[in-house]
Amino acid sequence: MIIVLKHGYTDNQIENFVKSLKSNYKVTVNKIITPNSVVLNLTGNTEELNPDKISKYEIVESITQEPNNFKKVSRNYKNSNTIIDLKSKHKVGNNNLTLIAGPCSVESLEQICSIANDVKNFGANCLRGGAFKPRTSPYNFQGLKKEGIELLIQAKNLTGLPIVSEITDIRYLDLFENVDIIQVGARNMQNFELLKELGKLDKPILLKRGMSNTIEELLMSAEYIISEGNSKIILCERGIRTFEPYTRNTLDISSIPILKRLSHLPVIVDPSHASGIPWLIEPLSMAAISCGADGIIVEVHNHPNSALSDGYQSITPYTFKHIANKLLKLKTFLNSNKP
Ligand SMILES: [Mn+2]
Repeated sequence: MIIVLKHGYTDNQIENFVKSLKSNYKVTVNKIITPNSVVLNLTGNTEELNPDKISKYEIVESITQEPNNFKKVSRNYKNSNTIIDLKSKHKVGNNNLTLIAGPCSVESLEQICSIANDVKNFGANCLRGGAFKPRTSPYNFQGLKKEGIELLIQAKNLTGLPIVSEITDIRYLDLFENVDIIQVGARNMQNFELLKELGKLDKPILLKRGMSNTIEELLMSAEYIISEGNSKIILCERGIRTFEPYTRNTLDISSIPILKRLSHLPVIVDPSHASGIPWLIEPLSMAAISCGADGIIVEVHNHPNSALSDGYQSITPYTFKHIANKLLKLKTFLNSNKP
């Protein structure tokens, strides 16, 4: 809420008004003195502020209330970056580079363990693997489901890498007990009942932007999770649908600094689904980290040509090694040049 004060009031009178706002409501008041007026920017628990009541104060000239579409995910509500502890040695956010790598789908114990070992050795700090696959066609491989989760947990036990996997329906929640990060895929970004249930957990949620959803809609979906109590949310830009057919989607690179400006939540980028083209993974990843992303999630397969899903866009573990090294150098450079 923004309150513009009338002219002619003394510093003391203004201070008394600020004090009464702070004591009556749990808000932070930021005073801005402009050449023409004194403006108060109220942040924090602004829900209980009643504009009618406040406008009755003599000192108040006008009140502007920002739309309340998203609140707790907003940087107005919490200025410091949210850092998410994966209970491994890795934390997502701030100056850390998060590299999540693994196959589109978990296919076999041999496949997931081989990829997990490789990506771990090459710098990944989290393993991805789909067990429930929401495929566009019902005739495509739908994932190994429960068995896929079990194989992913075996790879986690082998390598120590935290694991991320997608949930498609709240009925499967019990199976995700040992999954470290639950992913909400692009197609479920506005499955509000699912989001509300995930909001009741004490577990990180990776929330992907829907292919036809705006930045504000992504933040409102995150608000569904945080409003239920779970603030461990990682936002993911994965490309949006445009008229450009060359790439699978169009990576909306500007969403990264915008999300970082509007929200305190960490942001990662999925260059695999954004582009659908293996040779674009490296430049798009570099661009993402340069724009302030906290990490990437990338599809890596040991035999891309025989993968059961998304093999055409997967990179090999050795290409991942090359990209991970470049990104680490880039992140170190960016961290050392922060103002
Ligand atoms: Mn995929």
